[in-house]
Amino acid sequence: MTTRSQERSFLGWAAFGVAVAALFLGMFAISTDGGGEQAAGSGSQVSVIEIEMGSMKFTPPHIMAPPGRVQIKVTNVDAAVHNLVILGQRTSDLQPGQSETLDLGILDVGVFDLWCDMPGHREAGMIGELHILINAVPGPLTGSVDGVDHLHGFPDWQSMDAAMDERAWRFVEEAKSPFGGQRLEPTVLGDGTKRFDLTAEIVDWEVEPGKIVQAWTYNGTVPAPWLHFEVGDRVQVVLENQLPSPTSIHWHGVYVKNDQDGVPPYTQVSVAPGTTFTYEFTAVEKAVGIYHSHSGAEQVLDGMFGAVTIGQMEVPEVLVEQGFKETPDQIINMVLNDAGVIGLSLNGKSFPATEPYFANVGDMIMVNYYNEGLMPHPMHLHQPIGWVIARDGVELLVPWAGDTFNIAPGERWTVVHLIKEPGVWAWHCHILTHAERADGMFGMVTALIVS
Ligand SMILES: [Cu+2]
Repeated sequence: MTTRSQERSFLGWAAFGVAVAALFLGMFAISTDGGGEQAAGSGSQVSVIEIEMGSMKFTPPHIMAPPGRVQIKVTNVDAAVHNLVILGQRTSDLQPGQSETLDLGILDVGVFDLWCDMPGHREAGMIGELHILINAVPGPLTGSVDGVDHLHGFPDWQSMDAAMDERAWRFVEEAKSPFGGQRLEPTVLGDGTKRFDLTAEIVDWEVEPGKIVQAWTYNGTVPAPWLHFEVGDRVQVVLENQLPSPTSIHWHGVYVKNDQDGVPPYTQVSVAPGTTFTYEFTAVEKAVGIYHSHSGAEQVLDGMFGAVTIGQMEVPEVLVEQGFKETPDQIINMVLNDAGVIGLSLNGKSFPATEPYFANVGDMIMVNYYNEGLMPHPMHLHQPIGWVIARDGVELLVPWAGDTFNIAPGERWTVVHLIKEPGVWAWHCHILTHAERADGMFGMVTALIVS
């Protein structure tokens, strides 16, 4: 549904993003230069870190300093005798109340173990680490408490933050590979029948930048092409099987006669590799449906699913009275998946490769969610509130509002949003481990960009 003007506004936003990134990098460069002068200038800059030795532990156990000359001043506040060993150096055995300073010389970025080598003390947990980090402030290691790695492997919060920002900017700045789910136009036959040609085939599909999988597809995309019919249409779908295994199409949520339901062996024989099968039915009532293989879960999870709609869900009068539009400015089909070779994804793509969506203030968007995965996904668009107007292709007698919609496997929900505020609004599954990791956003995340 992306138009030229929407593409332009995306480019405008991308340029804005580049400008902000440049500003950020510029600031970063200034602060780095400043720190570098301090550390390298006279050579007299020394980081002195104080540690106390208590009962079988160092306090703090994890310390940090910037590259350069590092000294550790250690004081024994315990009733027992302790020492400190690091980088081949060792204090004397310190009696209660005694202090000593170790000069470690000039150190570059790295992580260095420290411990007490009195018999049994190291084994009892009297250990720690010195982290030499760019921009570190001498003292306790930020983000680490009692040895728990709150930075998930990052040496410091700055590099963690930079990694998160980098992933987020990739969503804006990287060229996108083709998206699936594009509407397929039919061939109209002499008697008015709309014929759609689908080829089941395995193709290379880029799920996220650099992650290319062998996807099982209809017509080479994930999701499969969007099929749309009007009520009353006579429809033919010609399926050619170029897969190495048998297949079928089930019309999930679409009213058809039993012999078109696509469930081998009950309603048809499987469509064998190298053969063709034609589904034929009349679109008798509105639907927000999904079509997918019924010949093994793997075929579906690996990509053989697509949206199929008949007519359009009506916006209820009660919402129109509140300022909603009768006709949406944009319909967004969003197919959720979480397994197979595709994995955690929106419309066959993982963040940062996911498709951004664009709207203007005052627009009304209509979102059809489809869950083709193995788990429910509570989908959350950061503002504005949404109204559920249909479930599984049936208009609700009373719409209901929410900001998070828990779409279960197999379900289709139709939600309308009236767009009120400009900006970049994150849009993601709210099972947070489906959307964010220590290095930033991933998986089931996209954004609605409002001008
Ligand atoms: Cu999820």
